[in-house]
Parts: sequence; C-alpha cells; structure tokens
Amino acid sequence: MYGMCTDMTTNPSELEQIKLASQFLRGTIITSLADPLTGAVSDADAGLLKFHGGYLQDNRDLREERRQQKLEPAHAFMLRARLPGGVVTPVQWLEFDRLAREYADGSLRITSRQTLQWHGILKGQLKSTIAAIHHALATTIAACGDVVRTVVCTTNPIESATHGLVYEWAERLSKHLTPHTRAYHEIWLDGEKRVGEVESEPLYGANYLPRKFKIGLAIPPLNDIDVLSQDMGLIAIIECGRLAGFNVAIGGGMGVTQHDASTYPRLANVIGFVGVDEVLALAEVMVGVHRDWGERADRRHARLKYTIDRRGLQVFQDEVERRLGHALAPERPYYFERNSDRYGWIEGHEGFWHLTLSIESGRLADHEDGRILSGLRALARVHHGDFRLTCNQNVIVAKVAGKDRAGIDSIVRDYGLDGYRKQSGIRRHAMACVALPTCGLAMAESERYLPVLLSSLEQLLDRYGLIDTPILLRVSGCPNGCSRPYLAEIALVGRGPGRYDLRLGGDFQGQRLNRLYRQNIDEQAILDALEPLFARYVLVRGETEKFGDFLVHAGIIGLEPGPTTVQGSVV
Ligand code: SRM
Ligand code: SF4
Repeated sequence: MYGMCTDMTTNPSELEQIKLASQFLRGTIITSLADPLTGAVSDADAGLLKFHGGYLQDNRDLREERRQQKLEPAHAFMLRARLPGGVVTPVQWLEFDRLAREYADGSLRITSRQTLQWHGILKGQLKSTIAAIHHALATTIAACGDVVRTVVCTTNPIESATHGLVYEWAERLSKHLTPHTRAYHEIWLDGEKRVGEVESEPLYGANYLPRKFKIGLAIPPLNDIDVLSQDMGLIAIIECGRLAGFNVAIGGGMGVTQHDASTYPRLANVIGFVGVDEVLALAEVMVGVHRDWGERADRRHARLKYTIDRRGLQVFQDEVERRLGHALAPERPYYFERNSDRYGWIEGHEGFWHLTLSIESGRLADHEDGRILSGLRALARVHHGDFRLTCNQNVIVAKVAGKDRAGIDSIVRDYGLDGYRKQSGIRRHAMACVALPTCGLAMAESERYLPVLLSSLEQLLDRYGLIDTPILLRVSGCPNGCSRPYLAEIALVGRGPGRYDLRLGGDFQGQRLNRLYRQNIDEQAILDALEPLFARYVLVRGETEKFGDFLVHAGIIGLEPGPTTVQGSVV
C-alpha cells in the first residue's frame, strides 16, 4: 500500500500541493477549458493536464510580435499518445493523420520514445481530439506527468516469436502501471461521475510520483531504446530460443539543468536478473520505492537516479529486494551491437517483410523534399500489417507479405520516403529533439537546425572520405536531453540562440556517456573543432573502429574504452 514519503512532510514543491489537492488529476481542468477569455488554462491545470497527455505551449516564433500587439501568446496544446512498444495499426494511422490535418498543425511527430505527438491544437479542439484518439483504441493518459510513461520496447518484429513476447510484456507493464483515476473519462469522454464511489490510486497514491518514471525493454543485440537511459531498463535474456527473463538496470536518465552542477546524465546500473513471472511485481516495487523515497521538495533532484545516488545503490537495491521478498538473481551475459535502426527491407521469421524508413527528426509533414505525411497515409490505405515507431524517431512498415512489397516500394518512391537509400552515414544516424518553436524550454534550435548542420557536416566528412561512415549525431535544444544526446558519438546541446556545447565520445551501442569537449560555441567553431578530429580518424582508424571509440582510444576524450557506467559529465 501507498506510504507517505518522508520528504513530503518537509516543504513539498508547488506541484506536489497541486497534485494532492487535484482529486486524482481533476483540478479545475473543466472550468479552464470552458474559459473563453484565454487560449490557455490556469498554471495549476497546465500542470495536471500533462498527466492527461497534454502540454500547454505557445508558438515562440510569434511571441515578440504578439507581445508588441499586447496580445497573449499564441497558445496551443501538444498532445502525446501512450503507445506501448510504438505499435500503430493502419486504421489508427489514418485517424491520427486526420487529427493532424484537422485539429493540429498538419504534422505528426514520432518521438524519441516511439510514440506520436500532435502540435498546435487549440483549446476548443482538445476534447474532440482526445476523444477521437480514444475511439481509435489508443489513449493519451499518462503519456506525460509524474507517472510511468509510455513503456518502450525494441522495435523488432523480425527475429523470432520470442521477440513478440517481449513486446507483450511492454504492453502488459504499460497497462498494469496506468493510473486508475476516472478523471480522464469524466473530462474528455463524458464519462459519468460515480456518485458515492471512493476513488483510489493503489500504486501511485493521491500525489502520484515525485517525478516521471521511464521503463524500456531491449532485446540484445539491439539497444535501439537506449536501455541504460531508462529509470528501469529490462534487458531480455533469450536462451535456447526461450525468453528466460530480464536483466534489470536502474537509475538511467539524461536530464541536466543548465548551470546546476548537481544535475547530470547517468547510465543505469545492471543489478541482477528476474524471471518473466516476476516482472510486474518488480516494476511495482521499483515504482513504489521511487514514490516513497523520491525527493518531493525539489523537482530538479526528483528523478530516480538522484535517489539512488543519494541513498547509495546497495541500500536502494536492498530495499527493492526486501519489498520483493528475495534477492535478485545474478545478471546474465548479454551483448549490444548497436542503438541505431537498420534501414530498408528485412525478412522476418514468419515469412513477412519489414521496411524501416528514415524520417528526419521524426517529423511527418509534407514539404518540398517529400510528401512524408501523405506518403504514410497512402501506405496506411493499402497496408495489411502494422506500423512500428522507433525510439530513433523512424517508422517500420511491418508485416508485409512478399507479394505486397513492390506496391509498398512504389508508394515509398512516389512520396519521397526512400531517403534512406541515399543518405550519408551521419544522416542515417542523426536525431534531434523538437525544440523551437513549440518547446517552452528550448534555448536553441534543434529539429529545424538539423538539416542545416547535416549539410555542413557532410561537406566536411566528404572531404575526408567519411561520407558513408556511420556516425551517431544527436542534437538537443537544451540540456534536458530529449534526443538522448549524452549517449551520442557527436552531440550538440543547446545553450542559447545558435550556440551549443559540443560533446564527444559516446559509443555505438548506447553504453558509454560522452564528455564535454567545447562549451557554448557556434556552428563555425563546431566545424573547426571537428575537422582535425575527422582528419586524424581517417588516418588511424582500423577497418571497423567507430568514431566515438577512436576518440577514446586516441586519448582525445578522457574516458575508459568499453562498456562502462560513467557518471558525471565534464572532462
Ligand atoms: Fe523530453 C521535457 C519533448 C523524450 C528529458 N520534453 C520535454 C517537453 C515536454 C518540454 C516541457 O516540459 O515543456 C518537450 C516538448 C517539446 C515539444 O514541443 O514537443 C519534450 N521529450 C520530448 C520529445 C518529443 C523529444 C523528441 O524530439 O522526440 C520526446 C517525447 C518522448 C515521449 O514520447 O514520451 C522526449 N525527454 C525525452 C527523453 C528521451 C527518452 O526518454 O528516451 C529524455 C531524456 C531521458 C530522461 O528522461 O532522462 C527527456 N524532457 C526531458 C526533460 C528532463 C528530465 C530530467 O530528468 O531532468 C524535460 C524537462 C522536465 O521534465 O522538466 C523534458
Ligand atoms: Fe525541449 Fe530541451 Fe527537450 Fe529539446 S531537449 S525538446 S529543447 S526540453
């Protein structure tokens, strides 16, 4: 049962008080939605709305102009779906696409946690959009907020039936850990209030978690979900073709607060192994310890990684095992080959084919280089399998019968979705977070800057014969790290308009954090810093040595080679 955390008794943060008083996430959202005088909702309701999958935002490109006109910011909402494992049926796809065109800004956005976002929804259309998502048998509840978020899973419909089982665990975990409140039904779906019924959240309690909690399941040798960046990562152990269970990794997280050296990215520690029959119990226990031990006064230090470092890993593990009733078994061997996606057609185990398409920054929109949104709509109209979103912001057209491949290929070609065939090595492995104009926390451009940056980098790489060399590049518009930049071989982390920290030396498997190389520099300085490194790399690299590993082996970045759980962030 839920126990009141000790930190809650001392100065809980404002949001803690809002959650506690919200009557299980109701607050005054209904009143805020009905207020005709503003396109926004009250601050307290904006905090609660996140638990329903919605973010109050404004178009930052228009902020200054509207301020001068004495108008309130151009408010609109971002909605995020909760899609465990990133699976979308063609019927759902067509509905999501309709909502993007009718209610949002004409685009869909695949996120770095394999789900979809709609941006630019006006307040008056929020309810219709959420209801339509619900009727398409999906939901937005708990896609955001201080709860267990969308559970991610290696997007691999390919290798074996066991891989399907792992996906089922992602679904089961997601369902098991979804909040119980009926507020969502009442507010968005005209659900009736159950008079006299005493509501409860057996796992979360009335004030929910101190902070978000992220769970991901990886199936080695693929680490496309960056399992060591999750609060709780589960690494599938498949023995003799059978899913034996999972290695358990805890305390991963990327977020850093600008100018606050007490915040840092952290790789999860692998602490043991559980059999499949204990996965749900373990997740509940882990979430329970986060709930009870997490920091409730200062949200900057409320993620699980800080609780673990504050209490000590062994003390934390002892508590988990005490609540579980026994010690975890020792971790089992595993090996990761890559954390990026494999593009193009791959034959699966049931005779089906799967096509991974590269979507720049996950943005599905129509523009001069391709009719990406229309192309996916055309695919959804003829496709009999499903779509799988990846944590690298790409999409897989999954379960295609051999006879249907040519038809799919011709749609892909006609709509300019075949970029993956001609892309440079760095472009195939690039990822950027949303940032401007919708993200309220962005300090620099990210998604809109990526194409410009890539063109400059490609010119440089071409000069050194490295145009086809796979290099993992990630850009974030601020240190929060939504594109998981701290795991990239080359990362830019936004500091201010046109200025970034350049970080180097992550590996290709998502098992090593990179380090700060140059602070707060502009594009020219970034290119100047990278050019001599590319020049050296081309001279000394072996046949297969990756750029990040070269930087470490050559002593350019002060890191130990190999899979390490390096903490801290600055060289
Ligand atoms: Fe994120 C906040 C976008 C994945 C760490 N993130 C935000 C907000 C909601 C800004 C805000 O709070 O107002 C951004 C909305 C931008 C917009 O306009 O859409 C935002 N995060 C995203 C997405 C859409 C980035 C993308 O380009 O794909 C990803 C949505 C994931 C999803 O579907 O749930 C996204 N965010 C991540 C990840 C990557 C991951 O989870 O694998 C991280 C790093 C991992 C982690 O959590 O440590 C991440 N986002 C953050 C943080 C820092 C959290 C921290 O511990 O300090 C914030 C800020 C916060 O929570 O206060 C944040
Ligand atoms: Fe916004 Fe920063 Fe996340 Fe980018 S990294 S989406 S700028 S919060």
